[in-house]
Amino acid sequence: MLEKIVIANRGEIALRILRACHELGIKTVAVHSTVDRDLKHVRLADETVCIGGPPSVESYLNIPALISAAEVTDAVAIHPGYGFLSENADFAERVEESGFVFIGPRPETIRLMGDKVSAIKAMKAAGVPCVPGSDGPLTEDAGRNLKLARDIGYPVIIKAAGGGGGRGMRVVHSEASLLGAIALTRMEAGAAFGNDVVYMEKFLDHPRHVEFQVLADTHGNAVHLGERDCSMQRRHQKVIEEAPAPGITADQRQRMGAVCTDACRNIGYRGAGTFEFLYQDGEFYFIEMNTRVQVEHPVTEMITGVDIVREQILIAAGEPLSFQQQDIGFRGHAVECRINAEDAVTFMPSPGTITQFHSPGGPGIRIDTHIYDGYRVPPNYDSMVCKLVAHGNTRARAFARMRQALSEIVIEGIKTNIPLHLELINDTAFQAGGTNIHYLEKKLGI
Ligand code: MV4
Repeated sequence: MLEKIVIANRGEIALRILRACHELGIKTVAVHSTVDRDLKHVRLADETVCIGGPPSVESYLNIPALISAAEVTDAVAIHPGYGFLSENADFAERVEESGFVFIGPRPETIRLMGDKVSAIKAMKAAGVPCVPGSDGPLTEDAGRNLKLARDIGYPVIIKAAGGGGGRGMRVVHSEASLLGAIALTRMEAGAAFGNDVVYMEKFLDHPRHVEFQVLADTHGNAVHLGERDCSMQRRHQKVIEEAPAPGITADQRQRMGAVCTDACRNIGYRGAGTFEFLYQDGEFYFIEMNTRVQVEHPVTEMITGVDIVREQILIAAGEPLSFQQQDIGFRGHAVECRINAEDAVTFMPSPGTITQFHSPGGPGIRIDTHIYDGYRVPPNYDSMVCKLVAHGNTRARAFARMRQALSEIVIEGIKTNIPLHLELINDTAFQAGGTNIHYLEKKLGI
């Protein structure tokens, strides 16, 4: 087993990783910036290393400092969590070249999925259904691009191969604006990602965001843990996620889950991963693959009983998965509210000291958070302070438990988006299930 792991992250996910390590009897090294000395996981870690100043580039994105931290503590592996360096192929490569285990996919896989054109190409070849589109990069041939868009049918969307997560895309509604939109997206992509490759897809105008969780070991075994619906979002920031996705049948789950696990075996995937689909009018269309543990992984854990972070560690240690697909069951429904330190109306970040924190509880409630009374939320990082998760035998019961938990939780001293969550959990269209990716922004009047 891996004896000591460096947790190359902060906040709730660092604490989540620490708990999984200690449960497995693995020692932990917490690395932190100068403003993060008081993080809960730093207090609980076996060893700590200050890796740099408050800006992420000086600390959590500082590759030499992270490698040094692993070296001086005699650690054997590095868990990147989510965000920061978690999907940086160069980091994964440097970790492995330095003789440490990277807890995640092989660097080549991260690179393959980081380029959306190569990701789609690999997935299409592996039998995953994709959005009708250019099947590769757009060329400079105007006539060819016009014909392509006409064949696909307007509206189309131009996306940057180096983008993803909502960065570097432009919708085109008619032929008159196509060539200008391609040129502009290409230019912006070159400046933003250092890669001006762009591609074209049919634009789906009312999709839901449905993603499948997979686990694949280094012995050729792959299982799926079902899907999550992450459609409740604003400006590409997920606000509420749930599992399973409303209206997806056991049959669809089995079929799409098998598509994903077949693809994992086909490309030699390793670790935890997520296949992102747009789901519209009963059809799934692959758009991207995430090669990290995701923020919303707890809803999947709640309905399957599988500890995804533990499995990531065991896979990295070279263990074969201890269960097969037929051992995975789906029980009830889970919903997660991302609680952010921000104004509930303006969405402006609201860092500061938490003067009082009271945790909700009761059956089916899980709270993943690093905050405590007196904790100061620094202004330098993501504003998420807490993930509140509710499980129940039915979706309605999970919602009822979430409603109660949201009314019990107390976070004083900073502003939070708890009022928004209360409004959403009481929203009749959301309660009915199946609202699409535009629902929240429309409701908020954006
Ligand atoms: C799309 C799309 C509609 N049609 N692709 C945005 C994030 C990136 N992961 C892909 N995105 C989209 N791609 C086609 N062909 C709409 C979006 C999209 C979106 C997707 C998932 C979750 C939220 C979203 C919000 C706006 C647009």
